[in-house]
Amino acid sequence: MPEALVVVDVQRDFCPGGTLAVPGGDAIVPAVNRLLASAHLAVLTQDWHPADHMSFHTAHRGAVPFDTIATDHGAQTLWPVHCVGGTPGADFHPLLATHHAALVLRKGLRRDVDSYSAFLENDRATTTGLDGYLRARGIDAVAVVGLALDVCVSRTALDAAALGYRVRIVESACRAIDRAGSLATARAALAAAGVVLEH
Ligand code: VGL
Ligand code: ZN
Repeated sequence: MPEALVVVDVQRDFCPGGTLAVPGGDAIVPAVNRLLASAHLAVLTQDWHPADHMSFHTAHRGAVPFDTIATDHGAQTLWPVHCVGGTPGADFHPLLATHHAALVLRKGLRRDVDSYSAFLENDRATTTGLDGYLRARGIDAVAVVGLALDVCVSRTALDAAALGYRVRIVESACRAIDRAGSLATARAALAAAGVVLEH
């Protein structure tokens, strides 16, 4: 039964005014804080990239944001420069109640691989260690919230389900980027994986 709360990427760059702003991204902070205050165990993730990260359009000559490129581990969307480790854009939203969290997990540090999921990098082979941490803490269920619902939140929830956790997403504590139908695609994949979508 013990459930962990995984709060994904509630950072300045994903909020209005940031470089990869998710519409309404800052509006989830009160709901996320309520969940944090009552969580059995809370983990915060932080997207945390080097300045020359391969997911940035600026790392590819002639590319523009939201282009897709092929890599040796599959297709990769190119994003505006965001969440460069150690810069203000990578900071948590200033009102996020970070003091409730036992663990802050940074992801996306390796230049040549992106990491949407809090569990597995986008090469689908490199673990972040979160599964081991949660198992060692006796966790068998996770609630996932944060930004963005159609990218890092959904990828984290899908990996958690594949790893055998019972998984729910609290949608009122999420917002999506939703480009080119990405939210509908994510919802279908989540439903197929047995992830519960709650309001
Ligand atoms: C995310 C795009 C690039 C996210 C992170 O947190 O959803 N999206 N990096
Ligand atoms: Zn990123």
